[in-house]
Amino acid sequence: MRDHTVSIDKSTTPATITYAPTFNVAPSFIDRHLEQGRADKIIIRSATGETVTYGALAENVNRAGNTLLGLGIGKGERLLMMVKDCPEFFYGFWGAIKAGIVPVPINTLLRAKDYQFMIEDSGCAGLLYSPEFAGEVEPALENASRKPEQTFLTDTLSQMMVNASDDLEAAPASADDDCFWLYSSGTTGTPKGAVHAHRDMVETSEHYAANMLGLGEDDVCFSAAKLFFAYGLGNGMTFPLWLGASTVLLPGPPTPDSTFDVIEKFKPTVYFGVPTLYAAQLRLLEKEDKDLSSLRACVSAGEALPADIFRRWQEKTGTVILDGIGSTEALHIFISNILGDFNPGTSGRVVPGYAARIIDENRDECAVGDSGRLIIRGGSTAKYYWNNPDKTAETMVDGWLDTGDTYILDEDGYFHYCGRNDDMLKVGGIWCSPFEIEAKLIEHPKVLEAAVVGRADADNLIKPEAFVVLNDATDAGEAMSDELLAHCKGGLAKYKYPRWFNFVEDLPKTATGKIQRFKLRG
Ligand code: 3UK
Repeated sequence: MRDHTVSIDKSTTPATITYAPTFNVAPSFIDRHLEQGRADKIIIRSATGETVTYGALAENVNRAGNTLLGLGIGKGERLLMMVKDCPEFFYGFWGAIKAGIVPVPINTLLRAKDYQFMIEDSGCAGLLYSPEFAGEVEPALENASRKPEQTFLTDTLSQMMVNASDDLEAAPASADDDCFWLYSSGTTGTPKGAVHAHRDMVETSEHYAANMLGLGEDDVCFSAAKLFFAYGLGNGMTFPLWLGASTVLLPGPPTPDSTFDVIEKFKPTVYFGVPTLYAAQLRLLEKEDKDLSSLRACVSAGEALPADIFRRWQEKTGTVILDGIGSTEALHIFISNILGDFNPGTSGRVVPGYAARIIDENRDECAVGDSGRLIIRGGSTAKYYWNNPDKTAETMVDGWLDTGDTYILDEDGYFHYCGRNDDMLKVGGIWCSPFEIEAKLIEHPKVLEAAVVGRADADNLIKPEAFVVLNDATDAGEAMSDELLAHCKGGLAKYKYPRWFNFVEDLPKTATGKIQRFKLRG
């Protein structure tokens, strides 16, 4: 076996994946396509009109890797990436990996305070960002107690790449070595860096994309979820790359209009969305017809897809939406509906290659039909949380990953989602900590106390609802709600503001003073 190769034996289910003893994952996702004759095939089409071939991608990845090394970013050091969906995301990410540098794609919807934490926590040596995010990234850099030596815009990277060599030897690594991180939000609002190994993208691409979606060379993927999410990273980058397919990138925000424009213009075959967006797209489809005939499958993840949205979408478009549950720690989907076997309102069955158990407080397996904690294991799960041994020990036990979700397994093998076992919310498929919103509300001088819970909206999708105790109860009213709304929007990521405000006299609490959020949930 040559260095950096991986062999896939598809005669077994799941496929048996064997890694060479020296395995840096970049050559198998990037350079392999040149050997397989895809140099002139287009891998990336951007909604802006730009196209990139597999050949140009391989060359630019080498140039980017050499540029990063030339800047003095060392092997094993972190490169934070606040980058929109564009070709430079691919160059920075894969160039880093091939050079032995650890890329850390970051949620670009976050604010300066969040970025400051990640800069300090990661101890990154480099930070690459798109100019669109300068307003939040630059103040974070200014305030950070520990700063990366190299910070540069994507345009600057492109300029530097022109003079860099297009020849780069992959840095030696092994399949289980640290490769890239993704931050996942915690209950207390401090994100945790989930450290993924070289093998992890191979496992998700093979077990989920190839085997569950049947993704192949002729597919065109379009992910409304951005590349910085584990979900989008697979959908829009690693899956099409692994299978020699192509991807369409939308650099701007995914709205019903922008996503339908992309679908009509670029004719993707597989579309990846989140429930909140499907609901908004359906509202538009009720007024206007769109040509969605290119789609052979739609995928949903991030939060549970209500069965009603599945039915309305199928009625309108003739296409099913395959709901599946994944996580940043698992890297992608591990329980899923598939084209030949779906059950609306459930998360589907276990993806071959993963194991799932529903357990009680004693870690004993629950009976079929009983709810319990979902734990999973598989070849793509994160190795550990950076700098957080307590969270690692709590979440990753004997090779099993605790998802933090409550599930019921039915007698046909379908998994039914029953909610989180912490107070965390998923809003539009993105983590939202009630504590963080409460902390923001309490900063307001007129607020004494606040509690935030999830409440289902008209589409049966969860949004934050605030219960507020004011210093002076006579301030309550619409004007106060507006004032608090503006206050929240001033410092929190855009999706995190409360959609409803209730002014109350006090909050339900335990004897030890802990807010009983469950009593506030309708
Ligand atoms: C929730 C779901 C019900 C669940 C993700 C696909 O969402 C992803 O990763 P995150 O780390 O969040 C993980 C948590 O989100 N969840 C996700 N999907 C579903 N709940 N039904 C679903 N279909 O609480 C889970 O623990 O942001 C999704 C692929 C990769 C991902 N990272």
